[in-house]
Amino acid sequence: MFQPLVGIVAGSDSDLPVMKEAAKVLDEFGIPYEVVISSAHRVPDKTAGYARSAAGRGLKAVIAGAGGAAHLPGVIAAHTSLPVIGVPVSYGALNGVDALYAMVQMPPGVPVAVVGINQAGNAAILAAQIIGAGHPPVREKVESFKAAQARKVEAKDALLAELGIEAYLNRKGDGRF
Ligand code: RP5
Repeated sequence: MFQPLVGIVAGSDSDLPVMKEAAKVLDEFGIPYEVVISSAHRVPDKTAGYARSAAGRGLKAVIAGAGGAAHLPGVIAAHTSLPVIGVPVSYGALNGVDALYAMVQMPPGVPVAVVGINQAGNAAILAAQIIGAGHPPVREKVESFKAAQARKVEAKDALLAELGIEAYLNRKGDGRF
């Protein structure tokens, strides 16, 4: 078992279907992680304890996803010096806009990096970039990922140039962007 470098924290098990994408991306980068459920509101002491122990246990970044009045990443950031990345999860009447605002509007001095609503994969890429800044093997994996992504776009652009827009959109095969 590898030492986890990233903590993925879900405010509820109902957030796990969104947060599993972060785990999938970290798997692709070969970055060990742990996944826990901890709510800023329902188990505040557990959440604070997790955040306080995170750096000492070797974590390098925390990804925290929650919906509604999503204070989870902010509370974690209040208790750790590690970078915290918030994932606003769509939930309830406001579909994640409430969570986005709750996460991004942190007071000066306690920043949380926030990705788009349900964009747990982007949170994992950002965590990999943070870790990669001081860890060349991870940085090289991030660079390979970005290069592969660029090649896919270039291939699509070349196909568009070859077929024209109508044939491109009507073709059978690998679909659109
Ligand atoms: C938030 O409330 C959780 O992060 C979740 O997104 C939402 C609903 O939680 P459950 O009632 O499904 O546990 O705190």
